[in-house]
Amino acid sequence: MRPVVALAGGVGGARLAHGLAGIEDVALSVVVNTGDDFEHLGLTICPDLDTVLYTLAGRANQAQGWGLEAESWAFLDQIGQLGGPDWFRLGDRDLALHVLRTQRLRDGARLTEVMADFARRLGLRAALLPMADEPVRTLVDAVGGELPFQDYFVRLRCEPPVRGFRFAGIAAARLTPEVKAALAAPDLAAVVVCPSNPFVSVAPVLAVPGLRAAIVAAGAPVVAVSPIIGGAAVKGPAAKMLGELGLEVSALGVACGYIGFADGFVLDTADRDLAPAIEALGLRTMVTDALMRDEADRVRLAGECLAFAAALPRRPR
Ligand code: FO1
Repeated sequence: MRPVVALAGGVGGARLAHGLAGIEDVALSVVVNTGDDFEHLGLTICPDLDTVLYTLAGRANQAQGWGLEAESWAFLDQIGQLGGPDWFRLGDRDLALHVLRTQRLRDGARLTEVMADFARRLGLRAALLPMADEPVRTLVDAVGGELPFQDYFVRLRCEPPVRGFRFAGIAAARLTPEVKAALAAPDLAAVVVCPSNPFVSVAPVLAVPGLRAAIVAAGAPVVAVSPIIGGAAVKGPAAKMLGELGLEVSALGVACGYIGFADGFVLDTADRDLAPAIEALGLRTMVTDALMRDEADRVRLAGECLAFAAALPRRPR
């Protein structure tokens, strides 16, 4: 078995992680952003962890991009009727996960243990690892004031222009024994940075004290996949954020953020003209069809990323 570590945020990350998990001889650990987590209606909600969990379990609501398939909304309708906050759509089945997680965390369990139990019960082969057990909360420095991430993302539909981000609690976050062990696998084949938002999905993961250093120390090739294709984000506000932060709105703009960290960068054929400029940044490039339309695309892209990584020189430890 080839050990592989993937770093993932929401939908794009979950899709590539699903492709990696679908490769027979890959032992996958997915380190997932928890900066999107928040407390809502008394519950601890972990959107990115749950998106990866449901996607890897084959239970994700494909049309929506988050939540469970075959969902119903009686709970949310009733919340609305009673004058409660119904802007964050919690489905009836999904609710079970939030209730159980909240109760177990209150009883003193670590988030890693709770998610490992859910992953086992939903039949995951891959290890689903929160980036940290301590709470980290992404705050968006937006025009008009600082906003909790889900307020910005869901309630305000990413409309306020952004100036930056803060990861509250990050200094107290610790590398978990599980993430440390995954990165310390002696024959680690690759670290794959999934096509997730570089500012609010990948950056919080890399900001966990010691995590970036553990990746570098692992010595395995680091391959990042562009979430921007043809100057637009496949999903979500990554392109809008690049522009508002004064960065180039392209795969090149994303690659600039991975200088000195990633060894290889995967970009779509639509962006092939950007490859020389990305190589000039010190990153090796692979140009391929980077859009994941269906499950076959996920497994194909995952296989290509691993073949690309295998052809890259290992880093000196
Ligand atoms: N995203 C939305 O755009 N609207 C929602 O109402 C919403 C509800 C929701 C419930 C549970 C869950 O796990 C995720 C949910 N998401 C929703 C997705 C999520 O908040 C974002 O896509 C991520 O935080 C960004 O990666």
